[in-house]
Amino acid sequence: THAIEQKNRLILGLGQTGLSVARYLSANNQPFKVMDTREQAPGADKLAQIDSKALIPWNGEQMLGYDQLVVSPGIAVTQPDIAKAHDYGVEIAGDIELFAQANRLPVIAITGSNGKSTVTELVGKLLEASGLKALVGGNIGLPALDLLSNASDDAVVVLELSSFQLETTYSLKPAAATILNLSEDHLDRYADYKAYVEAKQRIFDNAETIIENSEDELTQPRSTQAKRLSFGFSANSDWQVDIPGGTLKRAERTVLKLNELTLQGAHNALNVAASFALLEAAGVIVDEAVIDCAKRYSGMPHRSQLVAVKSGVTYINDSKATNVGATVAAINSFAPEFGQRIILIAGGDAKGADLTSLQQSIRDHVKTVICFGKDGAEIAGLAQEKSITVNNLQQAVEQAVVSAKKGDCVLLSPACASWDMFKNYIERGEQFEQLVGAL
Ligand code: UMA
Ligand code: ADP
Repeated sequence: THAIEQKNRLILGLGQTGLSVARYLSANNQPFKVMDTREQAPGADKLAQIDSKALIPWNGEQMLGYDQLVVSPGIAVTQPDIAKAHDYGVEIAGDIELFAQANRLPVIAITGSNGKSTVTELVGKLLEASGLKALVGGNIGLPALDLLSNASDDAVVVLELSSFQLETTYSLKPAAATILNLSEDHLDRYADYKAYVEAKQRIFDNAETIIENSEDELTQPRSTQAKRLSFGFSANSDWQVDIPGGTLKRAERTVLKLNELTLQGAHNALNVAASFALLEAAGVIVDEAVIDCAKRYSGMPHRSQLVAVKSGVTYINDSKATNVGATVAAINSFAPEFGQRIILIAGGDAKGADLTSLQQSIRDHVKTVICFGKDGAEIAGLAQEKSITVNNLQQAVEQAVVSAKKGDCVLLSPACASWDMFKNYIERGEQFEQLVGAL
């Protein structure tokens, strides 16, 4: 790795990210302090083992005394204390920026509104299948700086990057970078959709090759010197998902048949196409071993996963669908099998999104919508005649059992964040699985 610049740093936020930054700075003998707005910062105990005096109370005035604020993704850089420090001349950086400055390995960088984790994990597995070593991290859950300790010459880094992480990143030079798709998300943190899209577009700054979605103009860079590869449904895509033909193709050549994939749904076929494109861009040959690995890949928990079939009713856990785009993709992917027989369980915190883009899929493919949580009533309002509003997930499952007939599909795909009622989407998905398991 490159040597770290000497600076007096203040870490803002003591979650996973803040803790990883503290570990990294401490390992490199750099001075630092940490502030967090929370009464009980999750990383406090572990930080105390590194430096018992590092955590200090949140104080905007004191922020002015540092060279650099290392801001966690969960804190907005528009937060008044941070904005003031920035105006005053204090540098703002995120953990990905520190990673980029230290890293020497090739990086494959992945963002988008949906499919990030799936593609990130899959690209890691495909790299390993091709004989390379993959270091997988970022927004997927393992902070990027924690990857540095495992760096070896033959490794490729695969980073899932959120819009928040990209906002505080300046010097990342990915060998390959993609925005998989764009739809409304995180509007509670952005002035408008345009600002969210702009944060995502930062992934293309300094990228060597850009992988774009042929059908989604916002995923394409406005101007760039970089090489470009595309994926999509249309025949002009470099990596094409040919739905009528049932194949995935590279320049007219069939790479695999879609029914050979373990992953389900057209959106997942696109994820596979994007993953192959990322490998190609990074100079990795998509050979038989890689293609076989893609066929076998079965996806991550809480993403359109089959929970059980009980009394002829199929139960699907898609708790990770935390925005409208993900839920539309899930409904559309199960529609061919279940037609008008989907019972959708949705609701939670919509994060300020416009939910009307859910309306068409609900009208076309959903039999009953069972709504709960903070913005549940708004979802019910999209199709009042087939909606039922309940108080919590347990009641939602109970209601689903009452509504469901043999051959139906009960789909938990909330289109919302879980934070109003759960710790995270994992807790929500696990509770759903338990409730279904107990039926
Ligand atoms: N918080 C405070 N005060 C603080 C700091 C944080 O209230 O001083 C709150 C934030 O508002 C947020 C929560 O604490 O709700 C966590 O924030 P954090 O920045 O400490 O989060 P980390 O534990 O460091 O986890 C972050 C990512 N979280 C966020 O961006 C909110 C994780 O992505 C990521 O896996 C991890 O870094 C490692 O890189 C999670 C996520 O939800 C999965 N990401 C969003 C998404 O995917 O939609 C962007
Ligand atoms: P992210 O990391 O971007 O949240 P995940 O791979 O975890 O993405 O998937 C999140 C949700 O989005 C899941 O509910 C999944 O079914 C759905 N999804 C996955 N890939 C896509 C895609 N390409 N387009 C739309 N929705 C998708």
